[in-house]
Amino acid sequence: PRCLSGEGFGKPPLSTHALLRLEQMTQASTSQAGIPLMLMRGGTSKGLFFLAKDLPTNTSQRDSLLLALMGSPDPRQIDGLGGANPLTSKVAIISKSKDSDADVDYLFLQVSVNEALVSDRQNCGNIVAAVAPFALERGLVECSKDSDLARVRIRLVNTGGMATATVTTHAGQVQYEGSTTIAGVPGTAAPIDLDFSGTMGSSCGSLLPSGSGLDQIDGIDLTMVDNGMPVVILKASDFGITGNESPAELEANTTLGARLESIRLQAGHIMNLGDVSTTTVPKMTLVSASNTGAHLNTRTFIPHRCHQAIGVLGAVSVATAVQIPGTVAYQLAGPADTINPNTANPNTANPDLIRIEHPSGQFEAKVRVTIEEDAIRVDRSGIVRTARKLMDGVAFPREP
Ligand code: NQM
Repeated sequence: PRCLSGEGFGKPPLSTHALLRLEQMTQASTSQAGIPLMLMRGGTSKGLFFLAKDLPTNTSQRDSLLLALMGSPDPRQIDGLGGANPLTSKVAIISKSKDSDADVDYLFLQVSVNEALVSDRQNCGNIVAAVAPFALERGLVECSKDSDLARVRIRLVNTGGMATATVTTHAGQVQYEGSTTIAGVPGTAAPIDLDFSGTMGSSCGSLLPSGSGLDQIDGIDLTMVDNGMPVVILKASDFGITGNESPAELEANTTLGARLESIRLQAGHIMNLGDVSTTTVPKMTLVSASNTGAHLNTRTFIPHRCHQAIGVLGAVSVATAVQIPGTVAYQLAGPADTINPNTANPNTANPDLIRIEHPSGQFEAKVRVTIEEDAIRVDRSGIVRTARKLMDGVAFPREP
């Protein structure tokens, strides 16, 4: 792909026809030779992991190839590797970082299931859980034989910000087995600690992009927040639902879907995201009182399908709002150190711990917010996930 323009090779630029032919040849050869990749579970998501050098540098060629590899657009993704759900139609592209404060660069791409769309407009805090294991497996970061922990500093290319991952290793190999459970994934696996920094306002420019913790759109109270993921938080009760409905029930509620989409499109402009009609952000999180001793119960549209759990950075953003007086999340949950006095909290030993209930269990985020006279600062955003290598090999995209 680097020679497509013919520049730098002392040759005249190629004609459009020649360019097209060359593109077709490149695609034909990739479908015959195959593309090296790893299929990995990161948290409650699953995706294809590539070394950047194994993909075309030209964005439209890269995206065509990823659509072909996933089998999109097709509701079943039957001719590709995608799992017919946004949570299993994800891509991570990893390279050694040129920044001295990072080990690797991680570009996340959401491949649409039903449309020929590939979006780089969001992060994915689930897929990021598998980035450090992948980097260690591929030798981008040395896996020392002398330590049972490896620390990998990951630059979040999509939005800026960093994630520092701590991974269990043994004898110079990543250890995937362990005793940590996360809601939404059967069984146990080794924990991967992730600490985010620089995620506050990373997509919207500020933590509360409207300048307030509480706004109204279409007559509904809501909070717009971004601590790594742009999220609109709304009360389920304002839509005549309990917030305990299953994702399938909520997806079937077309009136709810239309009301949320109207709000989302307006919120996009207020959140400095512009026209969000074809983007996957902001996410829409409906909140209600927890049934299981968590701070809040959630149902999250991402943005049109309803999540079976909750996205990681989405949950971190909601947990951040729980800590900010006046937000819809705070109103429902109360201050983190005094709420639910008879259940899981107050947690004076760990006041940063915020528990978010979702359709398949609870998500724990450790978020510390400092509120000063005229500024709000996020001092900590930490989570624990697990990840697993599922397959390492070569994939064959369908012919263009
Ligand atoms: O919020 C789903 C997921 C995600 C994204 C989504 C994510 C995050 O569960 O950081 O993890 O919200 O699209 O993987």
